[in-house]
Amino acid sequence: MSKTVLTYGTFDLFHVGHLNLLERLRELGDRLIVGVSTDAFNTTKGKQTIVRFEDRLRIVQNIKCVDHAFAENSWAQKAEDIRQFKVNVFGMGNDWEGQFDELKPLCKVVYLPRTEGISSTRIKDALRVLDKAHVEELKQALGVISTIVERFE
Ligand code: C2G
Repeated sequence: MSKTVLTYGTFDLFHVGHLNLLERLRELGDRLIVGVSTDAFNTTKGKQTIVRFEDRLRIVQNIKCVDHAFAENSWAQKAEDIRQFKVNVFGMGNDWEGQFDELKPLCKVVYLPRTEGISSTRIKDALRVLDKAHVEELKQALGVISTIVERFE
């Protein structure tokens, strides 16, 4: 009897924290299916993403331990998905601890430890810092160039 594991996520700027979770969830059964949050759903979550839904879905679909990826359009679809895909285990990272316990009558619900030190938000913040530093650097270079040009005028 094959055991199906289900999870959901935004998976923006896919990173090793996402991969660790998916691989550990896959170990709990024989197949792993993943609901990827659409851009519209992320708006309702108040989440700004860098990578558009179509690309996030394609990346998750092509992760070796993922058997099927589909669109997550709402908070409310989980119970229906569990029935439709005959899910045995629903799992999330433990930043969601207790948030989906209402699904316990439908299947086993597990929350696994998050991978510390990595998140899409941290990656975005790092990129933003680079962005700012880059602008400062460009300003300084421009200053030097202007000084040189003045000498030749
Ligand atoms: N995660 C993790 N370790 C990290 C970052 C994320 O284990 N360092 C886990 C999260 O706990 C989550 C999954 O990776 O289970 C996806 O994380 P997000 O893409 O941030 O998903 P989220 O926005 O939490 O959406 O209906 C559920 C929502 O769609 C979950």
